[in-house]
Amino acid sequence: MKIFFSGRYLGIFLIVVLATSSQAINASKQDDMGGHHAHSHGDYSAHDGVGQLAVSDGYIRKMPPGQKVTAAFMILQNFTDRACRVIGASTDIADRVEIHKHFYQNGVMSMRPVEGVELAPGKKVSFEPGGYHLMLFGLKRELDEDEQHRVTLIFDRCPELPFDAKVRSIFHNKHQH
Ligand SMILES: [Cu+2]
Repeated sequence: MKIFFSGRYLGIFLIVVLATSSQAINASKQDDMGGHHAHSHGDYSAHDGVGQLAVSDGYIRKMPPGQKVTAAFMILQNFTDRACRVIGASTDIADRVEIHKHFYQNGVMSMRPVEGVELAPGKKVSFEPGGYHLMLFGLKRELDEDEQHRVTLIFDRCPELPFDAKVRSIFHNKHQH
């Protein structure tokens, strides 16, 4: 999957990220409960009755130095016979993860938190730029390109699902000359 970010888009993205992160700081003052989800499974799928949930193409966007907020993307597939709802995620490299959705308002790309994303039986849902994504707040370290970091998805009716996401530079395509 190749995604090209124009300079204008990137500018908007950064403004949105900054605006969102200051809101998040305010919000985090109210929810300090932040449960730690340290459950670990061995692979990227969680067995659940007849089938399983699967994650593929997971990646985390590398942001410019000093940036404490970034986004993670992946493709989720539900091979079980029941609906599951992604209701959260956690990772050791960030203080907090929210599920977000991008949308256009007055021609400007913006984003907002969503409570969950429904994954119907047999269906596939892509978390991708311009749509759903995981927003990582309070990055604890600088992320280097090609590193892998474990992210764990939390569902309402299905087991936790950990996967490894690779760090990818958003400038990657501009370097291909
Ligand atoms: Cu977001």
